[in-house]
Amino acid sequence: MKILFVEPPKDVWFVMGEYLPPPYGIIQLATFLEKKNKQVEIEIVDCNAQQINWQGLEKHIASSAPDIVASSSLSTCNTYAVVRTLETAKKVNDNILAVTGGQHFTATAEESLQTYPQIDVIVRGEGEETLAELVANAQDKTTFAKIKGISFRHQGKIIHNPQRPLIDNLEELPYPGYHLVKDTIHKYHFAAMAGRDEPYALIEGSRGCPCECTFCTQWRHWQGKWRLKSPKRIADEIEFCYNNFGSRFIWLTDDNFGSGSRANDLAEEIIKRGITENLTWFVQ
Ligand code: B12
Ligand code: SF4
Repeated sequence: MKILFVEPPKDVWFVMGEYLPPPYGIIQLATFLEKKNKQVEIEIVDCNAQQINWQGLEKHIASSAPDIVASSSLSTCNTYAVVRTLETAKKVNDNILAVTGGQHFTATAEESLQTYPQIDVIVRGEGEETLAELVANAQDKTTFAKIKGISFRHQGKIIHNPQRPLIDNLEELPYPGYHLVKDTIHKYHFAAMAGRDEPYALIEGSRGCPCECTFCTQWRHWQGKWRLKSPKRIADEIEFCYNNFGSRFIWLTDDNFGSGSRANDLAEEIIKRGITENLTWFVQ
């Protein structure tokens, strides 16, 4: 069984100047799968970092010959790029299982499956455990009815299986899996934040948000729960990326970072590790 994760060719996002981000969502899914299922062969293709266009992607999928193609939109504006990726996979081989997920496709699972025949399965909400179960059962579609957290088509109908419970402890998740993009890791950068030459890595400090702003997808996507990694664990991940991948600009995704003593505690942990030299980090 082979799964190919695809970061599609995307239009340049001009809002914050020149940048090339690591496709963190699929990297984390891939590294979780790598640990969970030793039988599965995993590949990530990042079309933006590898400068692969749509024709190149088609060729790449053909030579890689995956059983599953998985792609993430990150946000709504990348919907068509994901759909085109899955369409390209189907063009190469109609038997490829075409999978997507993330905030946009979770919120729009019904209409997305109605509109885009290219999508076989949408993984709703938290992806790690659901994708692992889907991959383990991909060869037998009759098992899909039992996989919590997916939406798919069956005999012309769209089926939404029940929601999967969230992972209790985010610290059980693997450290950032940038080894899976080792050929492109040196290319990721965010010029406006840290300059063109500082290697850029994303790290996740929490999932969800305790606030419930009506316009925001964030709290709803994570089932209204707010789960945190400790400042110690976040600093361990920063140190891991600093030492193993040369990361010098860290984008911490942690949507309610400002509460309590979290910022102070993380700063202390970083100072303790002696990795302050040339390290820039930004919190969203
Ligand atoms: C980091 C980040 C960025 C970075 C992106 C870096 C990158 N890699 O591309 C930057 C700063 C560039 C950015 C830009 C934008 N962002 Co932004 N960003 C985030 C942020 C903070 C973290 C994303 C992340 O990596 N999370 C951690 C990973 C592990 O989670 P995940 O991607 O959701 O994936 C998990 C599941 O969703 C699921 N999953 C996701 N995809 C898939 C695919 C498959 C196949 C499967 C099985 C599962 C699965 O499994 C994963 C593991 O559980 C999120 C908010 C958040 N906390 O999630 C907003 C967020 C994604 N951004 C958002 C928006 C709106 C934008 C912009 C459009 C802002 C703007 N107005 O310009 C731009 C779009 C840029 C572009 N063209 O792509 C919205 C999207 C909402 C939506 N409607 O989809 C979010 C949710 C914030 C919010 N609540 O408003 N962003
Ligand atoms: S992430 Fe920000 S906008 Fe979204 S619910 Fe939390 S506080 Fe509100």
